[in-house]
Amino acid sequence: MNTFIRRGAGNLSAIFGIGSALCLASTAQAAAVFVTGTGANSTALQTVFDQFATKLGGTNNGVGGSFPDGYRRLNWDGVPDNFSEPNFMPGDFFNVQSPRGVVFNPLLDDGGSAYADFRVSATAASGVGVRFSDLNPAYANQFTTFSAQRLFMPHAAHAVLAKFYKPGTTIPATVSGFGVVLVDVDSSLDALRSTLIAYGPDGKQLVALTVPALSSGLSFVGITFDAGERIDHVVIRSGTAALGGGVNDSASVDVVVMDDMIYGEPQPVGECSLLKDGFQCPAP
Ligand SMILES: [Ca+2]
Ligand SMILES: [Ca+2]
Repeated sequence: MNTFIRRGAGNLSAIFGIGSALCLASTAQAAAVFVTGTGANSTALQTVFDQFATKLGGTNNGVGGSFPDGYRRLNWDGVPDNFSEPNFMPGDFFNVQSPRGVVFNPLLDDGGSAYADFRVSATAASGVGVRFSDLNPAYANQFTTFSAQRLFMPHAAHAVLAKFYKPGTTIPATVSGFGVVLVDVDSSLDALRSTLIAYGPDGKQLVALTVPALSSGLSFVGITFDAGERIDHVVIRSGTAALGGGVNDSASVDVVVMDDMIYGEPQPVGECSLLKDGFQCPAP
């Protein structure tokens, strides 16, 4: 396993190497802390994932409610069969059916249909192919899991925008950090690379982080900050193509899927927040 934690500071606008990863940072207030790593399996990646969880506050707040600190986690494994392959999951599943304060929209639509829903892979018990092998038999061997058995990907797209809300409401919220596990990242170079980009409440990009590659393995990228910056939404670019029957890794294509996501407790923007240091209300 490779694990890196690095602080970015100042007005960065440069590409700099971090081990096997390349990080592109451009921000006016970047006091970003990056946590990245790779592992051949879930055991090998667990340490880096846990390091990031600790930075977010160390407590999983589960489903519903609102809390002054801690984090939320998605592993997709509890999504029921009627929202999993061959069915689709709505983008607001984790703010309506299982309220954890995040709503997804697909980006980088590959089919021109602009679907607004998502794929969650099937379990073995369902009789549908596991790890998206119902879409392409090669995927069963290509993809592994961080948390068995389900994986995540947009429908007919290869990037996703995640926007935060006070869990179970439509009140916009921000988070202190966001991390995601990606599966079978083959390249961290140039146009093939996968990325995690965080945006602030003013809509400006805070920082962008390239996902380290490990073919057939697991990669983790996490972004948080050491000076109180807040993330309004993130964009995850997972590979270069949507899943499909004829879509396979090649010199010009990297098929990547996602597993666990973890993010700081969403704190509402338009009302007083339950931040751990006390109530924080918006300026009048
Ligand atoms: Ca999972
Ligand atoms: Ca791949």
